Amino acid sequence: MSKTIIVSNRLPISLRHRNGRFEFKPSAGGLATGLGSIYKEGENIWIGWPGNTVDDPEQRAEIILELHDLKMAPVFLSKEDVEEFYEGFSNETLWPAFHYFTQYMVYNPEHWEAYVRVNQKFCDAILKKAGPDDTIWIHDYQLLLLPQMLREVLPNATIAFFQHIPFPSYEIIRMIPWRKELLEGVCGADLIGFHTYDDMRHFLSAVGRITGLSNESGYIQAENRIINVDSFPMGIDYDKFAKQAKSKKTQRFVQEFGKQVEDQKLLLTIDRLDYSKGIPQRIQAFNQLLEQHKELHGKVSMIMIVVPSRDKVQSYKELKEEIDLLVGRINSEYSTLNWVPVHYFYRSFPFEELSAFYNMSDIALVTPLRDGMNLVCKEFVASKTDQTGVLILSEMAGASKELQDAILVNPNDRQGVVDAIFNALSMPQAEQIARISSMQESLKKYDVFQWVKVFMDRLDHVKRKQEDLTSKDVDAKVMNEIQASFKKAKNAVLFLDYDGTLTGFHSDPQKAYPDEELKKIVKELSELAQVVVISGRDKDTLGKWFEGQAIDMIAEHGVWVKKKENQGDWELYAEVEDGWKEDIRQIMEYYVLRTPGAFIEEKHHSLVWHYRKVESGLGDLRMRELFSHLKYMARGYNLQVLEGNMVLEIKRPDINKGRAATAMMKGSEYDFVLAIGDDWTDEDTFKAMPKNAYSIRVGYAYTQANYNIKSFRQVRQLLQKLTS
Ligand code: GDG
Repeated sequence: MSKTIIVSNRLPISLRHRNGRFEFKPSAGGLATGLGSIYKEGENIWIGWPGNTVDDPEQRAEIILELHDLKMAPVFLSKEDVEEFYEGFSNETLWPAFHYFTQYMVYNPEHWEAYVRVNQKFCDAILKKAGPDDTIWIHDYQLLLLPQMLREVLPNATIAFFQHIPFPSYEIIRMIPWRKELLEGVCGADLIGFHTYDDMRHFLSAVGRITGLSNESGYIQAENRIINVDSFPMGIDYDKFAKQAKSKKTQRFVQEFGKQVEDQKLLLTIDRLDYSKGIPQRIQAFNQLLEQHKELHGKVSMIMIVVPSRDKVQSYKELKEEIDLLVGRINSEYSTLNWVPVHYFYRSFPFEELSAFYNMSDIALVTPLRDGMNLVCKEFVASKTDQTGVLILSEMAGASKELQDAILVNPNDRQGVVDAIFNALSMPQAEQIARISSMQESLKKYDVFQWVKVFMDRLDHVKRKQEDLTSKDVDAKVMNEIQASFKKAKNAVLFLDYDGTLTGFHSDPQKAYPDEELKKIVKELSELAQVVVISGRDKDTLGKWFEGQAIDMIAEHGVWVKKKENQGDWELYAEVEDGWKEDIRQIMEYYVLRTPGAFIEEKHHSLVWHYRKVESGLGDLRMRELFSHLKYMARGYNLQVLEGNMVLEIKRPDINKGRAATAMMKGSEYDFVLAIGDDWTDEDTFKAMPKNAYSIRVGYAYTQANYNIKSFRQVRQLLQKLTS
């Protein structure tokens, strides 16, 4: 039976060395809870680093056994791995890049090598456990290369990836020297999830620009499969927080802490130590509030919990010093004998106490400069048992997309944050209740279990969609069948599209000429069957490229034909009236002038606007504009505007490859018909084929053809097989 393997850099436990022995401390984090519903079931398992280095083989063996009982398997990392892969590449290159802190980015090739090496270690550890049909769900930015590493060994496995931190704009990603490898690595997955729509669109754009893989409606078209990219905002274990806040234990803490702060209004901030969380900026905003509103002195204080994290990384050390300094300054300036403005804790608290802080605070001030999601704000809302309280939330946190009833602030606008705190302090209770209740409703509904369910359902959906598309795959069996049928045939015909079918694309269309291998294939085929190259290309190019070959050619989608018996002469296959061209050309030229890299190609029956060489993004934008411009004119002239692969073509609708193919077959009796093509213009050919024909579309798009094939390389393989 197939199983599910969860993979993350850290296992949901911490391994501690105490008195010569190892101890495991379970993690109570949101992810561990949410995924508990998966990895604890059946044969499922969680693979990751236990969070400490262990070199002794005996100790390792002991740990493996103990973790086995907890349904976990360790990946052991050396001290060097931790320094270079985790603290280095993950936290000094990817983390700052993905949070837009480019000033902290380190470009160290040794760190990169360690990143590749450790991803491979994870891959090896997974391969020891994984079967070919298992589902593998990989988490986060430390393991971006892993999906593709696994895909190479387990081509049919179900692989999903979720990124917990933001995915930045292409402008940032392009700065990383290893950007292509990283994106190709993630694209080994079948489903790629982010917290927000913005993250997902940044990812799609970076993949398009850097790897050249295009996408439509969240589906990336890879060479041999489709990959779905979507947003899945992560929730919390709502009930756990709501219940804990009501519990006796927490309420005892609420009373105890409450006595110490008396009737002061409390502002709560909780973060891991990280520059992305905007901690110094927040202290400065609080300082400004106290400067501007003397009446609040002695009446408001801030509880600031900073959880130690990554303190070996230089930028984190500096951040800690900066926070210490700012807190020292504000407290020394404003404190009185019975009031301290900032209660600062550089440590973590047990869950019951954390819950008490959430429950008793009047305002949560969650103002990261960037945050993938941010769970603290959600936990605060869930812990407000009487629905009073105010959440001030940064627009830069993924959570702000969902929690629209918070007071949303730009964390860089200090006065805006000051005003938000001031307004929160005076917000009427009825309004507080209305806002908190509405956010609670939504958090209850989209909790972490729902998040896991929606993600897993989507993964199922993608796999089914892939199966639909590959059910028509030209595999070894189909190839043999086509070959056998071809061998038996007395009169065979092959309709072969050119670009994308017999050869790959080239940024300069004139450079996509047939290579020696292709010429040989065509020659050998033409000795066995009638070969028709059927293309949108102009007749002169096609004629030149296949000069001397005993084949038929259909050019310009069926305007021209050259039969092999009429060596050298092209016949007009369709009468074309071209009085419309001048007007349309003028418009196209206007768009060429505005779009560096674009050009017009004139064919006998059509005009084509090419944008393959235009800056990516701009080309699409201009093409859309031109499309809507031409649509109206086309109607008047009874023309058709069609979108192709980096081209926009305007032509007469009754001229198409299907019509030409039908005319070509007229009067002959074929016992084998094969048509291969890669885009919408070939769909007309497929439609025109007799019932018993083999029709094959290159790539995995929906098609009228009976089969799909991976790429032009596989097309060549198939054709070579026919001649062997
Ligand atoms: C990454 C992304 C994304 C904090 N202090 C204590 C404590 N915590 C717990 C909180 C919360 C968690 O730590 C912090 O989660 P965040 O989401 O706020 O931040 P990151 O750790 O940076 O997480 C983030 C997240 O992944 C999930 O996808 O939201 O954007 O950066 O759960 O409760 N827990 C205890 N004591 C503390 O003192 N027990």
